[in-house]
Amino acid sequence: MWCADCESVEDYFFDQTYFWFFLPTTESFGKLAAMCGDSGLEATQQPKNTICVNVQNSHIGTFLTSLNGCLAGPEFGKAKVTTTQTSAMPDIEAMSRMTTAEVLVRRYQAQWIRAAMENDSYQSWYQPIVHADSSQDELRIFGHEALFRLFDENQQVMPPGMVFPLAEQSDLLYSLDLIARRSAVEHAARGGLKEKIFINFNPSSIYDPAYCLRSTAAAINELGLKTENIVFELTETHKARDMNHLKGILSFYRSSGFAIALDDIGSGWSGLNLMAQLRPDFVKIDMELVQGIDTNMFKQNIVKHLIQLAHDNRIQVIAEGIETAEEAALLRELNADFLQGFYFAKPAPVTDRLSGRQNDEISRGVRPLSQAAKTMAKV
Ligand SMILES: [Ca+2]
Repeated sequence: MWCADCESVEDYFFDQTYFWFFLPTTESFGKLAAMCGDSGLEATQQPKNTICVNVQNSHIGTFLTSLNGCLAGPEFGKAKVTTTQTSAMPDIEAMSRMTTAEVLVRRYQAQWIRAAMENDSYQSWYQPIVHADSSQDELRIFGHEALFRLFDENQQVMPPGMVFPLAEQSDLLYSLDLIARRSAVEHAARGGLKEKIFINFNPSSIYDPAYCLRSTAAAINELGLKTENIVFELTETHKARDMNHLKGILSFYRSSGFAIALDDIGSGWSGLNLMAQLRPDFVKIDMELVQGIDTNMFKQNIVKHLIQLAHDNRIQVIAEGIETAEEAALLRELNADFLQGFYFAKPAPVTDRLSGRQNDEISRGVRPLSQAAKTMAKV
């Protein structure tokens, strides 16, 4: 078994692409047919509100923009579409790639994400997390949060705040999250990082923890990192609707010997509920609460109680997003255990500290995703 969603990124666009639309209503069928007529596109009507449109590669961008304008909100999300390279009816393989018009358009917009993933145009950068009780002159590093960076064709870093939302809208989140987790592990090994490594993951990118997370766990072992040094950081937990799913993921990590952190605690009241139910090893206080805390009594009160509540439950607290000496001093006063932020260090790539031979071993340990999927199928 291998998980098609994590490990394959299908191609929908060819030199000549035949788009097969399955429209939800006769009305939407009429709109799309009229749009094709107006644009002079070769379109053929098929039974049951189905239409096949042939578009040359150079016109796909314009076509999808028109499509975006032609189908209104719910229709856009409900119209089904797949593509083929010839005018022959879609076969089983093409039908298995069926998606919605909305996802297809987002996927086109997200082609640069796909290109970067396929060309290995990415890195993990690391931001140190320091012991709160170490002095500014002699900071002791507790761990590093791995932050994923994708590069465009000019080797410029893509805005991180844009990459994951666009990946989610274009149905690439499963693949991207998997690559980001593997990259976090790989670059930590290459940089010879000895402290804890905090790896972000979005629970909605996991269908089946035992399967979807196994390749990350395997990579950690293959690269010789210590399981007790790995902390998985749950992000976007406010979106988590299914508590059993979340608990399943956590129990997989725990049974494999990893620690758990809850990210962005305090960004919504749901965080407290999650803290009680999931009993993580660490919580990270949302940077919204940290920024300007030294001059805001309301924030101080919330954070003070959050830290107290965490400590009562034997959970350690990391305050992130610290930018000034005053914020750092106040969080030390409130008994945060660890601190992170630009005030201490910005995220940065790790330089390879290993010998050529050790690096070669790591390269052999990190199998390409396609091979990882096939190898795992035999396990
Ligand atoms: Ca994080």
